[in-house]
Amino acid sequence: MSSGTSAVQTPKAFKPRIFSGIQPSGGLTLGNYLGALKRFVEKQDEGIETIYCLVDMHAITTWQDPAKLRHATREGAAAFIAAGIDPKRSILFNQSQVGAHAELGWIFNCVARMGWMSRMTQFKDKAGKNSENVSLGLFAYPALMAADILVYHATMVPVGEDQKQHLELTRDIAIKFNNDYGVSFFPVVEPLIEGAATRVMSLRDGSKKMSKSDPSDQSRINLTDDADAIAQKIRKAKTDPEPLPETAEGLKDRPEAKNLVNIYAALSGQSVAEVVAEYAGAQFGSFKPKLVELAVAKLSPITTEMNRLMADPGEIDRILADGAERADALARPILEQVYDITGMIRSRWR
Ligand code: AQP
Repeated sequence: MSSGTSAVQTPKAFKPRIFSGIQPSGGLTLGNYLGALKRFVEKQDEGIETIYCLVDMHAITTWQDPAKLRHATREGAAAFIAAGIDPKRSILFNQSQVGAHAELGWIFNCVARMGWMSRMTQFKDKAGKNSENVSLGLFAYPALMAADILVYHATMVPVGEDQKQHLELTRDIAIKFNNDYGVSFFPVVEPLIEGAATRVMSLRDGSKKMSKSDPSDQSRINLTDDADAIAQKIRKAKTDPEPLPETAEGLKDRPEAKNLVNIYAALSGQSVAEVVAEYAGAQFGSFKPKLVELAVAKLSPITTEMNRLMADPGEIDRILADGAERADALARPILEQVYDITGMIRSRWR
C-alpha cells in the first residue's frame, strides 16, 4: 500500500477475474438460471477465478420486506450451490457483508454523470411514469453495480442481454475515473453475453423479459416450481397457431415461438438451428410436452438440492460469511488505493 501521498499503484495488466451478481429481490427464475447461473458455473469450471454475489443492497432500491429479503438471499445462495457453484472454488457471498462495495459506490456516484444515468433503460422501465417517486438508489443503481465489479478489478462479467447497457456504463465510469485522476487503475471490463438464452422472455408476453418481479407468476418458471407447476406453465405459455418453422430464420417475428425454442436449446445444450431442424413442422401441442420433459429433467434436481440446503439456513449463513471474508480480503486493498488516489487521509487504517 502507498504512503498516502503520491505513490499511486497503476496496474498495467489485470489478471482474468470474473464477477457477477443476482438480486435477491424474489425467487430466482429460469431467466436468471439460463442467462446467468448456468454460465457462472461454466466459468467456474473453466478454472477462471470467480466471485459471485447476492446483491442485497441492490434489492432494496425497491421496497423489500426484511424477512422476505433474508429468505430470498439464503434461497439465492442455495440456488447458486444447487446449480453447481462450489463455494470453495468460487467466492459466494452477499453484498452487504463487504462494505467496500457501498464505499466505492459512493465514489462512483461522484464520477458518473446525471445524463448517463438518465439514459439507462432499466431505470426508465422500472420507474415508468413514477420517476419522481422512486428511490434515489434506483437511479444510482448502475454506479453501485460498477463498484461491485471494479472493487475486485474484475475483467469479465457474465450477464444476460438486459445488463449490457449497465456494463457499458461500468466501462465509462472506469475510463472517466482513470482520466480524471491520471491513472490506469481500473480495468475496462468485458461483458460476457453468450449462449442461446441471453434474454428469456415472459411466458405470457414474448415482448417482455421473464422477471422475478413480474406480478404474474404464470409469466415465469421459478427455480422452486415443482414438476406440475412447470408443466402447467409451459402448457399455458402463449404461442401462435403456426407449426414450428423449417429454419431458425422462420422464427423471426414470432417472439413467443422463438422464446420456447431458445429455452429448449439452452436447456438441451443444442443450437437453435438444431432444435428447429429436429422439430420442423411440429405443432406446439407436441413440442410443449417435450419442453416440459426437458425442463423438469434439468430443473428438478436443482430444486431438490435447494430444498435440502434450505433446511439448514445456519450452514448457508456460514458459507456466505466465509465468502464475504475472502471477498473483503480482495476488495479492501483495492479500495484503499482508490482512497489514496482520490486524496483521502486514511491514517486510521495504516
Ligand atoms: N429473462 C432473463 N433472461 C436472461 N437473463 C436474465 N437475467 C435476469 N433476467 C433474465 C440475468 O440474471 C442476472 C441477475 O439479474 P438480477 O436479478 O440482478 O436483475 P434483473 O436483470 O433485473 O432480473 P429480474 O429477474 O428482472 O429481477 P427484478 O425483477 O428484481 O428486476 C443478470 O445477469 C441478468 O442479465
